Amino acid sequence: MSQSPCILIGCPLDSGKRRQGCLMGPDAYRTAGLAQALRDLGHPVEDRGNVRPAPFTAKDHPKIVALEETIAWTTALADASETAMPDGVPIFMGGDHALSLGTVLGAARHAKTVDRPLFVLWLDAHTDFHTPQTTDSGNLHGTPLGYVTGRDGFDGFPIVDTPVPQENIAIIGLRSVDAAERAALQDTDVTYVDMREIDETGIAKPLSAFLAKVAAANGLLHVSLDVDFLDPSVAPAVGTTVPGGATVREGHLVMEMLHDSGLMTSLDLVELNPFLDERGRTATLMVDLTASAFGRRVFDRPTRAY
Ligand code: 6HN
Ligand code: MN
Ligand code: MN
Ligand code: MN
Repeated sequence: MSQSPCILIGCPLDSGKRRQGCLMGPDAYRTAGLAQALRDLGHPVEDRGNVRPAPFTAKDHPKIVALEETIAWTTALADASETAMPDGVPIFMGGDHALSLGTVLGAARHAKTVDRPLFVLWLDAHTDFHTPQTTDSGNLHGTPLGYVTGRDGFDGFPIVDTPVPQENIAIIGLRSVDAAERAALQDTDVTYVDMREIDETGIAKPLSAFLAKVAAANGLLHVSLDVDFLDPSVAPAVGTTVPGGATVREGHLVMEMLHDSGLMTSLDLVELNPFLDERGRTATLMVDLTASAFGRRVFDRPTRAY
């Protein structure tokens, strides 16, 4: 069986929060051997280099960090995402999570073109469901799910003509949710799975249920993997560490199940801050997780009668 082409797209966006360093992410993924890992699995790989933001003029805002820059990135990344999707599975090498304002918008535009519904799997300690009005931190990396679901308050951003329906979104890995996000989210049809639920039921159950929904609707599936989904003891290179996260095996299981489902049509790798890494271990883990999502496995699954 021929393997789907992987399109690597560097997104050195660092404007979604104050702490700098995510701009080095794309080169860390390249250095950690992402392209070769995917080629070893039989996938054709094309590295399209790095996206640049559209031209912008920065202004000072009392609350929001780097608003104009993030709008400029959203414009450029939505175009890059929409353009890449017909050619293969784009892998957006971040960059902080504000890049998903653009990549999901582009995926939604592409989904509309091919007349299929878009689903989004958000693997994150956080819900990222704020709007520029509700955020306390002023950091726009906490807003992409608010934006793509069509919440109000994103003045100046590209219009979201086809918002992602709430029932098409699952957030898995939660353990740090702001009060305003919790209040807003509880009124929605978004599926949210916190770490307690993962502890009690295992991560496979809610994921299988979500993937079954995507398959039944013949949907496209955008996956957004935030480094802080993982426990900081195994993935320290992120500015927003929260203890009690997913284990290495939970991460791989999610990615292996995504591969087996054959459903994933685009992937964000976000929030890697190489400045905070320890001898490249977080970048390497993210590359290994991506490899699992594209077919790496120890053995084919044996059929066993226990
Ligand atoms: N991320 N809810 C916090 C805020 O500042 O709005 C944290 C956001 C984290 C963002 O996970 O990409
Ligand atoms: Mn995030
Ligand atoms: Mn996060
Ligand atoms: Mn494959």
